Amino acid sequence: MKTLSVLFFALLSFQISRAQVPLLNSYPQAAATVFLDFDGAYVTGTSWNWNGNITASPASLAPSSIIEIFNRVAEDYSIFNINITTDSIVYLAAPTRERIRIIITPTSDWYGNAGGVSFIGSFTWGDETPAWVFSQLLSNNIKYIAEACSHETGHTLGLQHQSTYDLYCNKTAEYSTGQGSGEIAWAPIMGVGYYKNLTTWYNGKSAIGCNYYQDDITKIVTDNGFALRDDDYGDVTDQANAIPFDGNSFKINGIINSASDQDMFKLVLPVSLNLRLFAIPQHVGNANAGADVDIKLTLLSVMSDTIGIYNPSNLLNAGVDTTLNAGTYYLVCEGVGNLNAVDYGSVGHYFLTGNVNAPLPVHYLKLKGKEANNYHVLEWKVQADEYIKEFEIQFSNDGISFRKLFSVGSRETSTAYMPAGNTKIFYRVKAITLADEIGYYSNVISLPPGPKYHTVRLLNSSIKNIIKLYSDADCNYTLMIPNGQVIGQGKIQKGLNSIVAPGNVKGLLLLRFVYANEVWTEKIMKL
Ligand SMILES: [Ca+2]
Ligand SMILES: [Ca+2]
Ligand SMILES: [Ca+2]
Ligand SMILES: [Zn+2]
Repeated sequence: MKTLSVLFFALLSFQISRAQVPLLNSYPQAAATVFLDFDGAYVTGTSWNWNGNITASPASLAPSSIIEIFNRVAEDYSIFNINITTDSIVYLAAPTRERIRIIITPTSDWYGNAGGVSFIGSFTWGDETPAWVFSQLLSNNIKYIAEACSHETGHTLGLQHQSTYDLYCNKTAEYSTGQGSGEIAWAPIMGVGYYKNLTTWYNGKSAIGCNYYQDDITKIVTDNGFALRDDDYGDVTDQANAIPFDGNSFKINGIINSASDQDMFKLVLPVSLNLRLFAIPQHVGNANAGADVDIKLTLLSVMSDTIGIYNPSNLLNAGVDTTLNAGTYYLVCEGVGNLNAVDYGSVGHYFLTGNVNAPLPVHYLKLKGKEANNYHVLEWKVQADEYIKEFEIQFSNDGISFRKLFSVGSRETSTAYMPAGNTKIFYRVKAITLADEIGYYSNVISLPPGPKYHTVRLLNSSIKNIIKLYSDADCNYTLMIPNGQVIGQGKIQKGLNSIVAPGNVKGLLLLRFVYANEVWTEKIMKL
């Protein structure tokens, strides 16, 4: 009877508000089902009802928030043969011992102060016992709610917390906090995932004890009667899938199914071509927010020799930009660990997009720079198939908008510039080919501000009559009052100098120096 009343209300609530919740399914072919229930629920006759029936209010989240929460949770469960759904009809059609309802609700006063709560192993109980995520106690934060949904679902699938212990087996944290910052910051889903981007399954010391390791993925599968999804692409060159080109570009969706999974692709180039390829993990926002897999790409020759490994250390995505001769190549996509995370849980969806194009006439233009004798010395290396007309040296103060500084001839591979100003300067070199006058840019470098403040050194910044200074070089000076009116000018020489200020002015004075193409100003207080 009690189970029936839950079913009745679920159907009733479908009529009231099901239409307001986006109906989403991550893997509809799976029988096992996790229902993220956002539109409120009436719970009776379950192990939660020690104080009577519970009327849980709807989460009142925007559809876009619900979609993001769903996508985050779906990605955490992407390797399992399980469907994450927001659709009550799909949940009610699932086998009763292979389903769980996660109620996302602001109604928490019946329980107390927790982000969520669940019974361990309740996924298979078959008695409609739900689990809870308390959205208001999580400040209605989308990331927090999603992490709590994955975490509470993990409990219902039999998982304990991932905990940390010291050398003497004293528990130092019930909820492992993980480590790191930025895109690759990591924490276990069964620890506390709120503050780290990369939250994954883990094989670590559980809350039960220092010597009790919990292999999250294996335990989920063995406790609940559903399996891992099948691998989508072969692991070895014999099983490689040909990259499916549409014109000169391609798009591939895949999944890294396990720590040992390698998805192998075959690339056949009829002529020499430039390959540009991006491998991006499934994510929900900037900086790969919500991703679960750190991707490494490896390019192999037809003989399986490694040509290149692409795995930026502080990013989850990876990219290739290289020119290859005609021939057959293999591309391996896999999940890896990083500074913060181990390989174990680096699994999930990825997208490979790329294209092949005729190689650029300029295929290498690398700029280096250094400071020497008050100059910025710039040196570059170039490889080009076409004749280069000239190099244009460009500078920028912000590293974004560049302007021409000067041009040098096509045979030059270095130049020098005496910098002015007191901020660092960004440089790049533009190679202009004779044939098509198209510009190709080097990398951007930055060098520190010019050494001008060392050229003239004031020995006293507050004076009665005489300004004393030391100069590295002969230069011109102008003495002014703050409105720009000139009250003295002349030359100073290399070495120690004295400048006499007019006796009738007092207060702030400006002393401007001109040396070569530099102008700078010092402030002096005349007492
Ligand atoms: Ca995650
Ligand atoms: Ca795979
Ligand atoms: Ca594979
Ligand atoms: Zn927990």
